[in-house]
Amino acid sequence: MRNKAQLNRVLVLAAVIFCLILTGCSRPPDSSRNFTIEHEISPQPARTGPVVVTLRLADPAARAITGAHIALEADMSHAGMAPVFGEAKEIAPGRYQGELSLGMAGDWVILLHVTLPGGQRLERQFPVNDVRPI
Ligand SMILES: [Cu+2]
Repeated sequence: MRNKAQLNRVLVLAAVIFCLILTGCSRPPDSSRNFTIEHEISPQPARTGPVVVTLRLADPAARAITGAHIALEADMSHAGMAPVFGEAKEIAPGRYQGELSLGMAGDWVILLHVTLPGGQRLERQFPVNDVRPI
């Protein structure tokens, strides 16, 4: 089981590197990199069941971005498991919060699908490793 998870991780990494090589030369300058999205997960360490994702969204001048739409998606690193979806609502200017229900212990990746008020889209992801069983 452990070996299979490691193999999966290596395969994912290889795929990511391959994509970077493919797109590295042709990608136009990406202004979306200048937007910052800070993330926080609670509880800490994360456990199976509902987790709260809190995000802080800022523009290149570090001003809070209000009125964005943020869809949440969580995937496990192994194959054959359906993703989990949620939505982060704005709870204060530039601060967004939503819930995801992580149904299995192990390593997860949380994807953020962000649509800015002007329609521009940002995609970010971050790992949430070693989610503990309840
Ligand atoms: Cu799983």
